[in-house]
Amino acid sequence: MGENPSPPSVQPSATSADATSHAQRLLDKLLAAVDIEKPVAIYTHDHPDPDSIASAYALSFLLSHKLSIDPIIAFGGTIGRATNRAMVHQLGVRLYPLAQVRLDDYGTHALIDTQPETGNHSLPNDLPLSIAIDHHPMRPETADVKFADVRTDYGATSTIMYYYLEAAGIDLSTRLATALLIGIKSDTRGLERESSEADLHAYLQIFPHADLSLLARIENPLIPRRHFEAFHAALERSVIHEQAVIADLGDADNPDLLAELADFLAPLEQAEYALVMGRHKGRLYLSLRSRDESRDAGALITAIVGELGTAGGHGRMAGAQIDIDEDPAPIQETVKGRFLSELGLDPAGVGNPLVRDGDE
Ligand SMILES: [Mn+2]
Repeated sequence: MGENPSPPSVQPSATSADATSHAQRLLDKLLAAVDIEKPVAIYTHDHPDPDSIASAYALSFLLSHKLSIDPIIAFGGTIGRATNRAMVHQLGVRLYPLAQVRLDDYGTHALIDTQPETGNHSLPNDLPLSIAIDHHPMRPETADVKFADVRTDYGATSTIMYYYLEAAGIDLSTRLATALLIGIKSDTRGLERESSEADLHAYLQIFPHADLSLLARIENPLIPRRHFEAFHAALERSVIHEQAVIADLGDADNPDLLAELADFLAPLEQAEYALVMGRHKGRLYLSLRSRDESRDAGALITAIVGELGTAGGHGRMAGAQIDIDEDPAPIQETVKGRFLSELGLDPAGVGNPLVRDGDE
């Protein structure tokens, strides 16, 4: 990997023919990267989303079937979003909190839907990685992974995993099919955004194997009252600056709430951009949504966060995290000012409240 990573593709372009030949060519190398003499650990990114949960589950399924091993799946952070919790519980995916995993006990460490040193997982930087499979932009450190498969022209890592399962001749179980369908749907917003022909083809192949009533229960979970309370408070503090809306969740129960609020704000009529900030366990989290097709949300949030923290994302959705030791207010002001500047607005602008008083 040189100095110039390929630009993030707003419209992933992988075809199902590419996907099939990639998987057939790489399957044996992927399996060869596993040390079957020792336990195997698969890691999602922190606060795992449906794509990372589904693709970790798929990798575990693939390795169990082909190598007769029983990998564990571990995650950092929390599983906060109601639909993600429902996914784990309803599908019975066993996920271990990273803090409970003794890394030394494992001979194979596999990262999925993320890469080394992205800042969105909690593994030590010196952990020797055997496998990394991802669809986010390639990181230079990923070159050191024994088996790295990073393909940015796919809408979901779940899609990449589907083609490995197909190449391995494995029949999808109902649960795995349901998981993969949710993984692809959520990363591509129902195949409407950032999806390639390879994603669509995988989706159509998986669909007949999935349990649609189970899928509906996962996608429409019950929401705890405290989420509404947190949203209420954040909406009252939200401000519109021309084509952008900025919200502050304050201290969030879990970082996934930011993504949920950002999704909720994204369709706001006059705002092409929604930026949500919130704090959780000594970190400031950012979640960005964009309807501006001319600008990559991942690149935008990277420009905003700069040296302060780590950032990443796709064309229309992106996130970032910044460690904070003291008063977070100045950092939040800096982030807000940079965001407004990037949009060509006054960095010190005060904007207008999103929610007007009843007597206005
Ligand atoms: Mn993903």
